[in-house]
Amino acid sequence: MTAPAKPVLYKTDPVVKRHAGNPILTKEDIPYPVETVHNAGICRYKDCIIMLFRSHLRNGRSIIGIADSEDGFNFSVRPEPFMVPATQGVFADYEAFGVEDPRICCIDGDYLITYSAYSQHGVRIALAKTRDFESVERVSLISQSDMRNVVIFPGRFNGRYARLDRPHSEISPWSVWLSWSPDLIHWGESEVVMKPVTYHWDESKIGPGPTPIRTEHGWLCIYHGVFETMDGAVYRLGVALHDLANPAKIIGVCDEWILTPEDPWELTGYVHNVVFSCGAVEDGNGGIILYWGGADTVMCAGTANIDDLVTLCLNNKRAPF
Ligand code: BMA
Repeated sequence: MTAPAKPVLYKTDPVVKRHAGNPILTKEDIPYPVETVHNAGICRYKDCIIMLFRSHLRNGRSIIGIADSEDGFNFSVRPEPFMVPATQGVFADYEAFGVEDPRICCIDGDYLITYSAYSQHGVRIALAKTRDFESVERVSLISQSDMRNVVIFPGRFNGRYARLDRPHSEISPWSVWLSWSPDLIHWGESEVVMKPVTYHWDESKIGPGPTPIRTEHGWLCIYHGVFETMDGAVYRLGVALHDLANPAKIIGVCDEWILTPEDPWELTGYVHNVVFSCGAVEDGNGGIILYWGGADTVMCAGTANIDDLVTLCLNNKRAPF
């Protein structure tokens, strides 16, 4: 009788390589009083990399600061926050409890910023835009309560815009959806594209992370997945590949996480055991610089090869549902 074949498990290098200088930004770097620096939206702007980072004030509510970098790892923080809760108009009613977790998407020279607006009416998504990162214009509230983690694709699909949504819902539950829009304001024709998987590292919740990155094989979408333990939730990062022409179609979701809390500032902080990403940029050399908040307290960075991420989605898949 022949023995059943054993699965072969290869030990591989981590796909995301942490920057040796982590954490790259902490509250000590901020010239105004804040308790945290985390969950930053990132983009290239002219010759710089811009970071819009979230900070908790000492009243527990969040604002968004801004920092600039030439190399993507060393950032200088500007003296004033970039966005604080609006005090006038319709936005004042819906962001009084704070502005959180911005994502930046550049389309035709407009830098579109989607952020979570918290108020007594729940959490919903607001859209702001800038062309120069000096001033910012609030455009519209683009979801009802309860919605978080909205990222817009940097392109059009037959003239329409597309975004990934994450309704705050136990019913679906906590899944990634995709919606379409003719004008960035009105969104609809929503469909669920990916769900948490039972007894898997992302079984409790999943949510979109950075603005999708276009590759020749599809849109790379890094997402967060949550697993509940006896010691609370663990937030990790995973990766999925969406079809270039129709991003509602998923080509592959990597079965394994690509980043898990390991460094001391990811294991302990404002919320322990969290890596949470709202931003990544291409490095121009076949790689990305990925940014994540560690324990909702500090900003960290790492690098990954785009082909490695694509290969993981294609060759090591789990079902999207
Ligand atoms: C989510 C959001 C994120 C945060 C994460 C971990 O629900 O609030 O902003 O990073 O929890 O606390």
